[in-house]
Amino acid sequence: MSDSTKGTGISRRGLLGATAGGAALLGAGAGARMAAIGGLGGAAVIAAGATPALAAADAAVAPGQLDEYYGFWSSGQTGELRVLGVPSMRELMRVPVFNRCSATGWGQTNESIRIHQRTMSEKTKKFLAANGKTIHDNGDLHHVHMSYTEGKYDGQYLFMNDKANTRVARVRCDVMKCDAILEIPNAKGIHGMRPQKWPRSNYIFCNGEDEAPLVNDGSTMTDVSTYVNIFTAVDTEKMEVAWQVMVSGNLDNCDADYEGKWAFSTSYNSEMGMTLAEMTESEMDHVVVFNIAEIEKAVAEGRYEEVNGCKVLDGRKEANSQFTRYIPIANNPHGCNMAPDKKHLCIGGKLSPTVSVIDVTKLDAVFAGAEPRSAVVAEPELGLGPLHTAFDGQGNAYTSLFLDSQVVKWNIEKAVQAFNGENVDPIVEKVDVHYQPGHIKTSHGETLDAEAKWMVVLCKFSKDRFLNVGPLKPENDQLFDISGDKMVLVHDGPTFAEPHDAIAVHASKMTNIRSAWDRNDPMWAETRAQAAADGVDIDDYHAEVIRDGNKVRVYTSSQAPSFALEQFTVTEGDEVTVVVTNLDDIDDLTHGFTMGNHGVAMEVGPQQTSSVTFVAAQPGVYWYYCQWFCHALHMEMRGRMFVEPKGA
Ligand code: CUK
Ligand code: CUA
Ligand code: CA
Repeated sequence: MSDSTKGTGISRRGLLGATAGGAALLGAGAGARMAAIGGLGGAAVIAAGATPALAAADAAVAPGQLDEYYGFWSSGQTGELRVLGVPSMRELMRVPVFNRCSATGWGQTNESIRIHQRTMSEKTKKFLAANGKTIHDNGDLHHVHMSYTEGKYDGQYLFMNDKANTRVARVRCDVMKCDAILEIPNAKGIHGMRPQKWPRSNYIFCNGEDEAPLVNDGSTMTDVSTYVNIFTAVDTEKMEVAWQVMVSGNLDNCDADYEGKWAFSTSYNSEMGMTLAEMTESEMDHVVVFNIAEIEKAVAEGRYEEVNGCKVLDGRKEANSQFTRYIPIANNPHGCNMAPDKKHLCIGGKLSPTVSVIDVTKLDAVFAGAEPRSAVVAEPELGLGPLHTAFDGQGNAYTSLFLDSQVVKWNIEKAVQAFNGENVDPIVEKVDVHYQPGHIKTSHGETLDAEAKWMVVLCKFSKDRFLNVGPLKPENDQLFDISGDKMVLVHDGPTFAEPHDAIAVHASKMTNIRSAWDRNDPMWAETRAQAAADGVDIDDYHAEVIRDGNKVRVYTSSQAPSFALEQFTVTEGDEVTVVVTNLDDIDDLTHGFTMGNHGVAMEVGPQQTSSVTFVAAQPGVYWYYCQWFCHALHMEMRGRMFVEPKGA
């Protein structure tokens, strides 16, 4: 494309702009709106807006210097959690969650599989037992959020969703490992997901995006009148479903307030349409408001139906319950972001150029019978394709404009004044981003610690921003310094598919993080119990082989540069479980265990116990080795497994 622009004076970013399509978007009618969607990547039109002021040195973090913030990034269809340093944007770690990880063995080690099976639905467990299949090892991790105590990050847990397989997961902040994955029954396609913010994160709220029959067993298929969408509250301690609410329309993004009274979800398919044309047909969709106290009361009083082991309440419009209210919002809204002023909820218009601002202090009146739209106190027109909004704790909001490839900074109070007819312009500044931004996040912006410091813009397209790496391009996470009058672009950060969301947490909040495991960590409690039953002390130097029919349990400690056990013998067809305990407790001294030609590898961190089970199917000599570089004699850290032919 760059060739065709030579000498035309058309900017590179203009070619990707959808301004032409976007203009059509302002016109009424579903046809025009869909033309707008199709317009992405279309006509060559220069988007309006200032090129960002270029980098001050603010983001520079010198080699050897530490970042001020931990950035926790989702990874979309990659299924993992990523840890970046902010402001350097250096990738520090990848934490496998819904994905299978070759380096750490996640999804293969017994410890990770147990975590999964403990919390999956009975139905899935039965299905797996019947089919002998493994767990799903893909995920679509859109949103990551930290646990809150009184509206602020508390450094305990990170929660994340899997849209692909209707799951949520919890990651422990002390060791940065997943310790629970819950497959949510009844719902389909968990998308929006937020922890409760006040008084603490007792729940995570989870939106089921896809419509399906409530008992989805094949007894009804195409009859859409039997379809529902489900809003789920998950108990964050037990990682079990606390309750579920059936709603009218589907559910996209969600958030919670700062008083513990409400949760909110956007719906782009109030039409309950099954095709794009049907889903964009109405003039208005809605935001669902959930009344937590009313729902908890009904649950306590037993006013629910139990479906697949979950307490399900009916919050659909026709049920006229006190569980929900539906606030009409222009067709196909998307983002749902609660401002740290504790008052204003911002709903991204997506197909409408507006953000709808809901004053949550007016919701008691709405539940008492006031007109639902009476809670809308502002609706500034900001630009094309508003998706998500972030905050700086100083009364400003920042909204991503997907179609315009811009971020718009605007003042909430001025937007309210303009809505009341005053002659003020809420827009403070617009800045170009590269390109097509989804989520934008400010440091601590989703907490009562919100500050005007850093803003990350997660751009879906990088196009010509980096060296060409083939048809599949990285995305581009841009970092802005928002501490001054102007938003200043300080960094481009290419990322692999597809971070939807990110949060930045000041390093001082991460008080629990460890450098070595606690030997008594619950992660391997079951492995420890089995070792005790086998008479093996896994806390001391050990090399033991236990035979139990055709099951063989191999226990070895590891200390750089050797495994205590340098060879062992099994019989063809044996089910072999290898348990490795790393007795080194030196900072950064991780070992690994890879069994050659068996598709087996796992991480064994300082003081960690890891185990993996496989079948020794082929007679012969196999080398196992440590794949984590640990010592000058790391290559020599290996041993042999002899698989004797059956009946020999
Ligand atoms: S959604 Cu991805 S850009 Cu899944 Cu948070 Cu809006
Ligand atoms: Cu142990 Cu490499
Ligand atoms: Ca719609």
